[in-house]
Amino acid sequence: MPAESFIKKYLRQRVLPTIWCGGCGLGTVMRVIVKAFDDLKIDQDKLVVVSGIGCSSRMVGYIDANTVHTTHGRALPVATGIKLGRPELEVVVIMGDGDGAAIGGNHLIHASRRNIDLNVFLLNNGNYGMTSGQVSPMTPHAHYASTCPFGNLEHAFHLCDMVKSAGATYVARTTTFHYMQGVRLAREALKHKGFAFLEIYFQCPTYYGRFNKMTDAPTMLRWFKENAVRYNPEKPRELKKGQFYIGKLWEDNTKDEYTDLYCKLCNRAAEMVRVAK
Ligand SMILES: Cc1ncc(C[n+]2csc(CCOP(=O)(O)OP(=O)(O)O)c2C)c(N)n1
Ligand code: SF4
Ligand SMILES: [Mg+2]
Repeated sequence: MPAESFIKKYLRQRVLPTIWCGGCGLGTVMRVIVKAFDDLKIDQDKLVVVSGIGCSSRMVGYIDANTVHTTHGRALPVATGIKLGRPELEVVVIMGDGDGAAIGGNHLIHASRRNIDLNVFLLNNGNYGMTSGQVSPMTPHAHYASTCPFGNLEHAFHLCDMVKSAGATYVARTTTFHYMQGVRLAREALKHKGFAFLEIYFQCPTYYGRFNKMTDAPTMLRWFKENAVRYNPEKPRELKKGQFYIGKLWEDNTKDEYTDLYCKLCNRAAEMVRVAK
């Protein structure tokens, strides 16, 4: 299908253009996600996309599927309820780094632990873009934000390591510079049965970039290109300061998925009630 048609198919044309700033990476991310939907021929009537609040989360307004724009940090509890009620649906969660790692951080840990079959795209711009560039748990140490003009004293989470240790069974990372890889990883995440987590670094030139001497999108994309290291589990490399791994970081197909366990439990309970009558 030519690019035009998959974009027309999966986006609500009537609400375009987006609210995003010129040079923002969210347009690229949205294209990655809908390209993966199209490659897998995902039926829009069986697709649910849930988000919290933020520039990233605004994406559910543009994707033409069953979409739920919840409150800040609460996409995962809503998505969990939808998946448990209608396990046959494809449930995708889009969240920002503030949404997923700060206010919604606890939900992220516990959804990972359950290994529920949700596909989480965590869009990481290293700050709170929507509310004008405050520090987030993903702002790197000593980098700048509107709320830390002297440099961030805290250290950022290693979010991929965190969800892996909490129990997620598919974990990957990419950036807006690595478009083709992003589509491949998004497809893998969507196909994975269990809690799939794809972190996508994207550029926010308006705030994070401006505070950190990278005022335009090409400079930020070059920064991703120069610091990304492709992960090869057979040859792990020592990372230098500022470098990060991209690619599939973890997959485990041996752990029971939560919705399956829940359905089996419901069937057992219904059978016990039937026998008791
Ligand atoms: C309960 C609650 N607290 C705070 C806010 C204000 N708020 C809206 S978006 C946002 C942060 C968004 O940051 P992030 O999730 O990283 O998304 P981005 O805009 O960077 O894509 C905050 C703090 C809110 N809407 N609701
Ligand atoms: S504030 Fe940043 S994340 Fe939000 S739309 Fe603008 S560039 Fe994108
Ligand atoms: Mg953010």
